[in-house]
Amino acid sequence: MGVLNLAVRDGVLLMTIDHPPVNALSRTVRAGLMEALARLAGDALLRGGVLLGADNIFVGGADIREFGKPASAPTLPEVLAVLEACPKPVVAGLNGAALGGGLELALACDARIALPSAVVGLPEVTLGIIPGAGGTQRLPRLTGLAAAIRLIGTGAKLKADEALRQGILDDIAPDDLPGAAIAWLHGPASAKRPVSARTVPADAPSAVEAAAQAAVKTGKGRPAVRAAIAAVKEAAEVPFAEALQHERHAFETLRASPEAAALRHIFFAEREAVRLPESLRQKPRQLETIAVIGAGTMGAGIALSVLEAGFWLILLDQNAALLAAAGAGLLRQLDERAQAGKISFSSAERARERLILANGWQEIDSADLIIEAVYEDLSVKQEVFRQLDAYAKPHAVLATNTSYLDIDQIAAATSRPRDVLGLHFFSPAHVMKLLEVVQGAQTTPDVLSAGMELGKRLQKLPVMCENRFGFIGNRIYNAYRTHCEFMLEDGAWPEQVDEALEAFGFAMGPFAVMDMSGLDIAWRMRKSRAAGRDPRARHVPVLEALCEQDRFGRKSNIGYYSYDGGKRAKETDQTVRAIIAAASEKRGIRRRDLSPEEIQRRALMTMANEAALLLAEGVAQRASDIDVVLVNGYGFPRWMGGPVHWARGQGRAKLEEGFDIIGEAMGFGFRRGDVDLLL
Ligand code: T1G
Repeated sequence: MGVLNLAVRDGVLLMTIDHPPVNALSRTVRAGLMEALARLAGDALLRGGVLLGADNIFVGGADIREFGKPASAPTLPEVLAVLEACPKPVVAGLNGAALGGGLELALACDARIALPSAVVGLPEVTLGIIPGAGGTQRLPRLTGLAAAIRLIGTGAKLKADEALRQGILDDIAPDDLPGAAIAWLHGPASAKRPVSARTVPADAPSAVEAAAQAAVKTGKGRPAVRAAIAAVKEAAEVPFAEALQHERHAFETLRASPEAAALRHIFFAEREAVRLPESLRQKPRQLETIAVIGAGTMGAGIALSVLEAGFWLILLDQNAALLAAAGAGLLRQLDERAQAGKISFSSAERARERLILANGWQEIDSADLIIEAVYEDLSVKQEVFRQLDAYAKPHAVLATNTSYLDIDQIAAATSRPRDVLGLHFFSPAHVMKLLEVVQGAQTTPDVLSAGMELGKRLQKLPVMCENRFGFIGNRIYNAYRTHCEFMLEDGAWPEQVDEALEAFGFAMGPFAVMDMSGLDIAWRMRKSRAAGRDPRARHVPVLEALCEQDRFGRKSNIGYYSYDGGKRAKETDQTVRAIIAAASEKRGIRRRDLSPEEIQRRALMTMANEAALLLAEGVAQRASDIDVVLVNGYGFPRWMGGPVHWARGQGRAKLEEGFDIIGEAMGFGFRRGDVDLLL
């Protein structure tokens, strides 16, 4: 069995790509295709060919692992040119995902038949590149420019029925895909009908521009999106062969870019992060019924994810009104998401049947895993865990959703600390993919595996970490935010720090984020930790001064910034500046201008240094896990790959120099990370 299995049925050559795990178009697959096409062309008894994928996927794209190496013959465009020039018609049978080069392979066929479960897409822009084997030229010849720009410019995936509606597919077969494809070869596809020979269906220019603007907005104006739009537009203006060359040149240029390397890094890092280290990997426990304790915002968000993943859900809250409201909200959201096509009506119906509202502890005894999502206070959580210990069945996994509290202190409230772990969801819990799975000192590997397994079944990105203050994400983000406060004292205003970091690519700067999450929350945290703070450590008292003036951020319409009808002022007001200037003066600092470059370097170096410390302490299992957390939970720009990937790009000398600068700014209490752990 090679990577391409051949069989003949009814005078048709069935060519099945069998290259687990996703039938990626590696060099061996491309060479196999060339051989098969030569046999098809040369055998007079064969009337045509059918391309299929083994298992439940057609082709997941070009082999991304080959991108860092020189292209090897035959290239995919060469294979597709031979396919399209083959004197016999070829039908693609899409038995699953046909993505990137996989869809381009299908587009070079004479017809495309799919199972209802198939999905199609050209997601190259999510990797910082554009389709490099004719996708920008063949797709618009089936869909028109606007639809092609929408699909290629956003990297979206289409279900089979929508792909049929847009003209990408010729038919949908309920089953027996090979039979359906063969029937097409005896019927509508009995003669060659290459897509490249077709003309682009006309689109109103306004529709094309609207699609382009929407794609640029979705793609945050990144270079690959703009290049994809320009390539697609050429389909209607430039001869096919010439436009194909332009596409290939743009693809190769982008593939060599740092942005594409960063996006490939995070693509593979996310797939590695969800795997526990070998030493901890165990068969996870049976998970069928999940209980969520607390029907507040987080609890309800977690509950929605649990329901949509197909689990039985027990939602417990002793506040009957809150519980009823949360229950009604869940039913409403399930309906809304089904109406919006985000979930099927049948799965929404099943989810409704699996929702159990409870307000007595005795009702959680059937739960395999229980997630506590109550008020972020240690004594409140410890009381909940005492109840869980009393009422949960033996071997139930007991999880706390705490962001900052010590898992071991919570576990100590039970007689079964081995069954306790942290599951740190991010708000909004049914939207954010990141889930920190926190191992307590006594958490057993099978409990940890259950946490990771739950994360995967919730379609999230579970990343394992050890139980240290702030876990991975909050630990790094706190260090970054603290250093940004140092920069206020050194001479920058909040808007200058925010603008510099938003220019780097952060979704929002740290002071805008603090206003959004509420300065009073940070204030309460700081007061709770003040006793442990060494008076010699540099501490910037600006946030406290703002809170003492009831400036809590968006919730009070004024914080670092003032807000008018929800709109944030571009500049901070004189009160804030006077507080900051007073802090500088009290510390004896002559304020100076900080350039956006200095702000970015110091902020990123702080993240890199804290990442090195996390690795040295064993809190994070892999350096790339840190990138996965910061990109998926803290707005770190995905096209920069994460703080560790960024640090690697700086090199040793710059990192050493950067760590000196942030150490000097911090003074007492600075701990220098080991650069080697990052490189
Ligand atoms: N190349 C190499 N490895 C790949 C791969 C690919 N295209 N896609 C997935 N893998 C690996 C992945 O790293 C993981 O490895 C395993 O397969 C399972 O992946 C010329 C240039 C197809 C929807 O962007 O979206 O074509 O961790 O966990 O959840 O114009 O994989 O097991 O060692 O994601 O079932 C365009 C990327 C490429 C699609 C399956 N294609 N892949 O999801 O499995 S560029 C894509 C996916 C291109 C052309 C251009 C998903 C999937 P490991 P997985 P899954």
